[in-house]
Amino acid sequence: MAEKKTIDPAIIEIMAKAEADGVSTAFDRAEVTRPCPIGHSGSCCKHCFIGPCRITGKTTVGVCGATLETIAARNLARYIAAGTASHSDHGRDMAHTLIAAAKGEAPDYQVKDEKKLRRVAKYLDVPTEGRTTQEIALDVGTKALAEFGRQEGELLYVRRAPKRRQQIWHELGITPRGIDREVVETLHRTHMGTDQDPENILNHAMRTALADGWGGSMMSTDISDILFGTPVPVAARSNFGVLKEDEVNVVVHGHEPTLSEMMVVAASDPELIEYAKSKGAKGINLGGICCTANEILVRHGVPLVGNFLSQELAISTGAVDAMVVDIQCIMQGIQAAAERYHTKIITTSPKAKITGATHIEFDEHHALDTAKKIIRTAIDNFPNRGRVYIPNFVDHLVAGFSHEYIAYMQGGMYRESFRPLNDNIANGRIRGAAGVVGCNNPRVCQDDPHVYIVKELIKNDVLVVTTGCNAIACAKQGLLTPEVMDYAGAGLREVCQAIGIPPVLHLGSCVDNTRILTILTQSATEGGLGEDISDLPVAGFAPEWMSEKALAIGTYFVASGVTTWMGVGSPVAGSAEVTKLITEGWRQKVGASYYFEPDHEKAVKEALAHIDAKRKALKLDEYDPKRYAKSATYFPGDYLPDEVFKQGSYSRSKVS
Ligand code: XCC
Repeated sequence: MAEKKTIDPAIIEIMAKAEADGVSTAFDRAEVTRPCPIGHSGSCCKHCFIGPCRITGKTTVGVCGATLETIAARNLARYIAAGTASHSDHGRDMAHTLIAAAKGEAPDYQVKDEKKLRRVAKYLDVPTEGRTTQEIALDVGTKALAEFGRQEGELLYVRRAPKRRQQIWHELGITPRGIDREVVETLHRTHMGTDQDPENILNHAMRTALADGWGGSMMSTDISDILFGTPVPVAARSNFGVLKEDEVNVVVHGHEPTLSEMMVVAASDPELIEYAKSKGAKGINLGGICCTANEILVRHGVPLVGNFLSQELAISTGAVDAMVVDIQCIMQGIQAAAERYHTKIITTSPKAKITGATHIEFDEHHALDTAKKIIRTAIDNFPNRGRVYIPNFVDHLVAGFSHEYIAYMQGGMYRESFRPLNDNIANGRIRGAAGVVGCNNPRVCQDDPHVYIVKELIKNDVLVVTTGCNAIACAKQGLLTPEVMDYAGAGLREVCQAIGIPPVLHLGSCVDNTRILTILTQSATEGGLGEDISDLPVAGFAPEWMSEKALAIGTYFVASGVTTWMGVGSPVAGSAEVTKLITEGWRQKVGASYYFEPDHEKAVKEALAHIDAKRKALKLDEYDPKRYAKSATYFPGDYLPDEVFKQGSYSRSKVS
């Protein structure tokens, strides 16, 4: 029953081929490998070799006496530390690249967005007056790098948060200091025999997550914009139909934009195109999976092949000549899948090798040469193709809504602001806003919770911003097009038409969730909607989360004041006390709760009620869906049913 596993028509179609070809996918393995119920609920402690101790009901404490609460809190904190470490190590590499570029040691990279460089310089106390771009870039890179190992004081970016938020963090003692320091301290605190108070452990978990959101990830986004350009809206396409039968298909997958930026350049190199032709191909076609895809989509319009659960099935088309991977979210299963076909898996990071794959190490000092070598390897592999079958589904999309662009859309170059959005939230045209982000998880039907939540929100006049694999799910279902405006509530539609933005805004990759923090800060400090992020009528969602990074993101959302609903299930379900600490407890501390709600319909209802309660607290007019329904162009907030999507009369289209 492929339909129960995914709503992506391309995946449904290719599953039969994958099965016939003997490919095992995550969908199949999820059926035979059920999660261990004890570990799944956070009730297994494996932090020392007396255990693992499984707290099952009969056993109420571990051998050392650790309680279920302490164990569940430790497990959650460790997940968050790993997520923070992953994003932040990515950010660190970006800082290294900026330094190398500024020193002229990485000649293929230059500062592309000088204005952003100067803005970031201010955040980092780097002087700009009378200095060259190189000098500023070198100092920005060096200062950014120092934030990871900072031993004294607190992260400089904390000052970018609303004043009231900074105060809350100070009062709680959770203002992040060095990024690496918070991660190390989590590992220390959760080592056998250290922090044994769940509340204290969870406070530090928030601090660690804040070091991600207002540290490593935020710097990563900033430096990517400086080096590769701040995104502006770009039209593109998505899903397996973007693969080409008669061209060399190179799929980039992972997270860091450094190599993939060069892949974009190399894929249009005339010499390499000629070389591809000499092997019988018509050209070179680049596409992406996961967040590498989002990075080069928002800056270059490179098409999206799919999201997390698409990776093995893309290979099953038999059309992928090389899948080029770097770090994070790369299933080891792609290698086994690739061995059934001609596909070459090319690993590029010294941090992430896969047994059996080809390793071509990326070196930022010779970035373009590495990219060309990879493309050449893919071209050489083109003649080895066997049977190719590409499900013919393509959706159209618009992406690239950086917070700079959203501000610009609301007032032009000289008057950019968040006033129009704030005013329209205040007057009730827009009920509120939501960030819907995060992974796929084969424990739920792929893309279904993602798409359901986004559709419900815009129908209910909630503006949606999206990143990561949710953004790709939306792309594959035609939800990132301006036409979707017709299916938004009347008030939201009117505002979107006036400002000229679609109701679902694709902001970028997972590290770019920090763009959401910046938007929220601008909205909170613009006036009219309180003074802190927690005052705003907003909500966060990660409906199909699976990675530790998603938990770090969710936690920094909450610690920044955004009540957040994670789908699938709860990693602390075993402990009612920990569940209470991160819901009611965190609401008292940071003004927002962290919910794990597997029922996505319920999650949306709760979030809408939460948004309405925030409106009420701000003394705004009560939201009335009919209030702006009088205009001649009013269209009821119903979106097209799936059958109509399937007929291709919406954005989704069969390629002829
Ligand atoms: Fe990975 Fe960023 Fe999750 Fe997708 S959304 S599965 S983390 S690619 Ni961040």
